[in-house]
Amino acid sequence: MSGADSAEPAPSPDLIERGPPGTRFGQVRRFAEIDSTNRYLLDLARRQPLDGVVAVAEHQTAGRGRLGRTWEAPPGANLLVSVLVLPGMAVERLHLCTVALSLAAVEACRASASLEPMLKWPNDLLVGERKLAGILAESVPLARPTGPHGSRRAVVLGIGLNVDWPPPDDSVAPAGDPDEVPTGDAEVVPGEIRRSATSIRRETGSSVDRDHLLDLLLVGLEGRLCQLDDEMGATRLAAEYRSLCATVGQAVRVVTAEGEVRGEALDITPDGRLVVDVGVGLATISAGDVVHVHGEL
Ligand code: BT5
Repeated sequence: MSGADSAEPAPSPDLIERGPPGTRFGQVRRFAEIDSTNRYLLDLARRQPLDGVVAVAEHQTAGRGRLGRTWEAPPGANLLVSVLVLPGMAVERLHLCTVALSLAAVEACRASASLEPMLKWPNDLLVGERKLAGILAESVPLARPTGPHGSRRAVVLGIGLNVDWPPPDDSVAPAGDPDEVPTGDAEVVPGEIRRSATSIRRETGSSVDRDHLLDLLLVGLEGRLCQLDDEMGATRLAAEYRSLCATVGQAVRVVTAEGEVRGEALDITPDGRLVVDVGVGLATISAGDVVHVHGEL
């Protein structure tokens, strides 16, 4: 979990609404266009760490993935949202916030589209091997411990959940130059996304209302974050994550800051870390990029 700096001035929301009743999400700040909802809330967290502010955008001009990667989505197609929370748990356990959002996102897809995504550790929702959503968790230290349980860091949890884009294969322009202007109604989708990504529309043949999806997501996330307040709840959360985690049981290659680990993914620890059997012992990994190898390591 990182927290990149930015000197950009804070843009003003186009609209501020109340979040779903009974949740901490009192303010949903809506933007027609912004560079990145994560970047916006990280800046807010440095100035004014308010638990439960939500930023949602129709379009991001510099949507962020992890490790400097980009998140793609054309205007008005997908759910692009971040929340600012002040969780009370120890810094080493902050990864559980990603677990909470992952589970809330799976449930929102189930309830809105009868879709059953699986989870790829640490931050993806998959349908089959295709990425339906990605989560980016970033955090900044707080000057003074604050929040109901004395948070030490403000956490920004962002998710890009593909609703309408990428479209079904039959409406995609033929392979070739990804920047090629399509003829007729065919949509241009970069080659990498065409191969590796999916959307609710692509999987189910129909769209869902993005505002309804957002409400479901926020209500679910509230419940999941509350679970993190006690030890038993957190343990149950990690167990649920494990049961939906497509990575467990697979041969994996994990690229971490310390190097590459290869082996069989055995388990998810109660604090959300990945346990890999590397042959000569077990490696417990907090952060990394996983490739499901499907065969020889
Ligand atoms: C992620 O990073 O999956 C985290 C994505 C988080 C995006 C949200 S949108 C709201 C909030 N504001 C932000 O600025 N970000 C968050 P990572 O695991 O690094 O995956 C990034 C990679 O996924 C890219 O390099 C592409 O290969 C691929 N990718 C990009 N856009 C995609 C999409 N729409 N669907 C599926 N894959 C995509």
